[in-house]
Amino acid sequence: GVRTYRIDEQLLTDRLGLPQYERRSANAHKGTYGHALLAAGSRPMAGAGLLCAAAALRTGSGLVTWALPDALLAPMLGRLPEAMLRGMADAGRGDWSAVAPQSLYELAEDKAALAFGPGAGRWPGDAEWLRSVWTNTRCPLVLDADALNMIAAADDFAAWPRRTAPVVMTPHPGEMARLCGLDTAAVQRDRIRIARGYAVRHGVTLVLKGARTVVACPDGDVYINVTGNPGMATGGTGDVLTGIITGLLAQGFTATQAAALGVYLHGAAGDRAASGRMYTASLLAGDLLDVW
Ligand code: NPW
Ligand code: AMP
Ligand code: MG
Repeated sequence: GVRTYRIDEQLLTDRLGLPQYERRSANAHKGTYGHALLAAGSRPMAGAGLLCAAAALRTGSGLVTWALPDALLAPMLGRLPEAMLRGMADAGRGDWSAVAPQSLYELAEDKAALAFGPGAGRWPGDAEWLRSVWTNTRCPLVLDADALNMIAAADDFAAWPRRTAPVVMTPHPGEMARLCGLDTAAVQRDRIRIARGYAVRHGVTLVLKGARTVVACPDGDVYINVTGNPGMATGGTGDVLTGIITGLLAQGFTATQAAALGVYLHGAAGDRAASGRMYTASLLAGDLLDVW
């Protein structure tokens, strides 16, 4: 039956894959832990892509490729030496508006997981562009930030083909409100029901962020996270979460595990980082990566 679970130690151990995450086989090599592809960032928001790619690395993906508009390649070179950078032909714009969707889905062909959205920006025709990526990729897909705004603007999202590989969507309450045509307050009044309804209706794993993040699965099961703190109400923490969930998917965790274990670890990193600071208010998104 449909259930609501609190993400606690027992659940993390029994179902959410924490023991597998904690234990690395002695014979492991980087190919064991998957290749994550993060398509993120544009000229004014390169940092969102940087945080997202760094988080996938910190989570333990064997390899990480960060795809970004060509104009950002030179300024970002050397900022994250562990990631492979892939500049996408962008007609010099520094954003995704001139990037061909084929160039992204061809790049995704040999990857274990793909994320799109953090700092991606918006442009005319972006919903059709995203539909093309959604339809032509075979790996697990994480959609966040501007990718969610594109879906909210699509007039036919319910008619997009069902994917075989899972989709994880990670809206904050403002993005969830856009997806549902509600206002933020209405989303916040009824978080569990709204998240579950959307997940079941669209066959996706829906992560509704904010204090006590709700993870709703396509089968209607719901997981509630209790880690995290208001210091995390600062720019870039959501971009870090996208990298974490994508990094877990790349390592072979299921969508439910990647989302529920991911929000738990993200909040736990936020708690650990906050406890090492003068004030909760001092927390930066990058601190989550430093304590991991
Ligand atoms: P309100 O006002 O309450 O109705 P936006 P964004 C709501 C990138 N970034 N509880 C709230 O709405 C992102 O990746 C880049 C309740 C709020 O005003 C995106 O691509 C960074 N409400 C892009 O910027 C660092 C909540 O949502 C509104 C809520 C825009 O994303 C920053 C804001 O949402 C950022 O990550 C909560 N817990 N949380 C970089 N360094 O490059 C949110 N809301 O308008 O979607 O803007 O989230 O900043
Ligand atoms: P975003 O708005 O996309 O940057 O995402 C913000 C991230 O910080 C999400 O993972 C939220 O769950 C987390 N967060 C923000 N505010 C709080 C809070 N008051 N308590 C716990 N987590 C929070
Ligand atoms: Mg965000």
